[in-house]
Amino acid sequence: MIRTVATTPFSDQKPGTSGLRKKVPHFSQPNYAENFLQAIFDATERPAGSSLVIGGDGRFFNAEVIRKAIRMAAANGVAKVIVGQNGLLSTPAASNLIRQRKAAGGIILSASHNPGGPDGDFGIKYNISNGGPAPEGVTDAIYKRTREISEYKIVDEDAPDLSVIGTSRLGETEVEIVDPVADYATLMEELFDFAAIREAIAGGLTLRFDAMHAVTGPYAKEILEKRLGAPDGTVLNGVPSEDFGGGHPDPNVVWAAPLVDLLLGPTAPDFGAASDGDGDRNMILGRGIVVTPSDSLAVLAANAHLAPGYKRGIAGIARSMPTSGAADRVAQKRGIGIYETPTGWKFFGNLLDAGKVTICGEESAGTGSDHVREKDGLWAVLLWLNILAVSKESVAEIVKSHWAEFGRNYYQRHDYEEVDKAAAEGLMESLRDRLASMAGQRFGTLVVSEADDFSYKDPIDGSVSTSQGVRIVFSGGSRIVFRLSGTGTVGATLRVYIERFEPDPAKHDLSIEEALGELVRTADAIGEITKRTGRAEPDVRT
Ligand code: VG1
Ligand code: CO
Repeated sequence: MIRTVATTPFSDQKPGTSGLRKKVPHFSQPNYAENFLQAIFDATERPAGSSLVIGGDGRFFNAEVIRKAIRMAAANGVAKVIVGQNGLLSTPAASNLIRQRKAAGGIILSASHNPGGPDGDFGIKYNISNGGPAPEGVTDAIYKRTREISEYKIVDEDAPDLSVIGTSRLGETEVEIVDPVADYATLMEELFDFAAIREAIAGGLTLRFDAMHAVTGPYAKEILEKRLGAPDGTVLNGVPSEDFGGGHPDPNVVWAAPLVDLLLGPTAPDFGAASDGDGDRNMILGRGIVVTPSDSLAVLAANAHLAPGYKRGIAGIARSMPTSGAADRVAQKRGIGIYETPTGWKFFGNLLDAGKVTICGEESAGTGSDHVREKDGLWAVLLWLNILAVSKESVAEIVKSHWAEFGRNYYQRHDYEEVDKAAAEGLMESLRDRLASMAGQRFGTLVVSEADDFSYKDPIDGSVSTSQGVRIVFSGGSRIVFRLSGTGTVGATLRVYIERFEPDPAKHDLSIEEALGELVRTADAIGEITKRTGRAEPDVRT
């Protein structure tokens, strides 16, 4: 029985960089999740007879909202829903399922790297039929719908038992519960040389993968331990938990500190990696080295041809604007296209669909390719392992020879979290006000050569996205970027991205303080960070 329930709009359901994210108590207000889901059903196109993929990262509240989403899909005339067993699907696996099954789209329940639990974060995002995050035109339409919504539809019957793989019916709708790992693992076997990796592991290559109590545990166990023969215990924190073991499932030096300590310590394995809450980010480490995400993107792009799925080479590379220019140097040397997009994977979709680029990446530990339309943590791990297996070099050797060939882009991101919103917005506004007069200004030894507020015109559909971050470039090419996060749930998060290019191999072993110290101090001077936010230090440096 379909029930129509009266509701009133919430004013704060505008999707951010990657869907709608709020604290669980906020999301669990009566009708809050229902309104947003109904707005998705109302504002998106679903041809008759089409299916919808539904899954999430398993965080607190996931189980409840999954069941509601299935009942609402049935009430909204969706012919078929494809759901990950126990409601679990990593973001890249959901993207793959949408593509494999030719679904009209997917609903992914995740707040990614944000902490979970009763007081943690929750999120919902919509992906379109190419498997990628909805572009701004679609998220704008969903937001518009949330402002005028007056009712939602749900069936009275309960959703089926999500632990049982198989097909059942809910009203007119077919509900198929699928193994969340199988199709994804098969895709990885098609892209990478599993035999070579298996042989390298059997021959003594040692590794650890930290799933951070999040969704990648079952994927990593199946792929790394079962299919590639890595010993039991290779996957750390491999059982997904609703609150991620009380931590932040964010693969960086702060939240993955135990893994970092292991790789930098005396008993380090050859290779280490971690992924985030929903499995789309990756952190890459080697014995004695943490690979900066921007460098990882460049190394993967330069060496992708060593993996069977990319043996014919790559068409081009796209990176988000704040990501370092390391990938640009690879593209220039190889004579392939390079594209600079705003932050967020949704901006890569058109370029991938049009075949302009094969590999994409972001400084926030996101790398991926045209195999799906999301960034993909385990994909990056497997491409690294494939490169290690074929080249027979260590992670540190690969990174150092990469710098020797292409130059080194020293890079760091500073995050100031839960800053007063008005103060953060004032800081950005003040920067924007001063942009026109900035060129030519001197800060210590640094002279500003150009300054702007990044805007992007999509080369495929012509859509324009403005105000995507303030860029200040100095003569010599060093750069400081300021932007506000679009994924936080409390106050504002200010992100400051600092970069300096160094072509001279004799200067590739500087400490970050030596390489970037002056730029960091300049960022504070230009941005008035301490003065406006009251923060003398960032919360996280990555
Ligand atoms: C952050 C990252 C961005 C990433 C986004 C979603 O956005 O900077 O690169 O695409 O998170 O990733 P923001 O607006 O907070 O800077 V995930 O793994 O949270 O889905
Ligand atoms: Co994520």
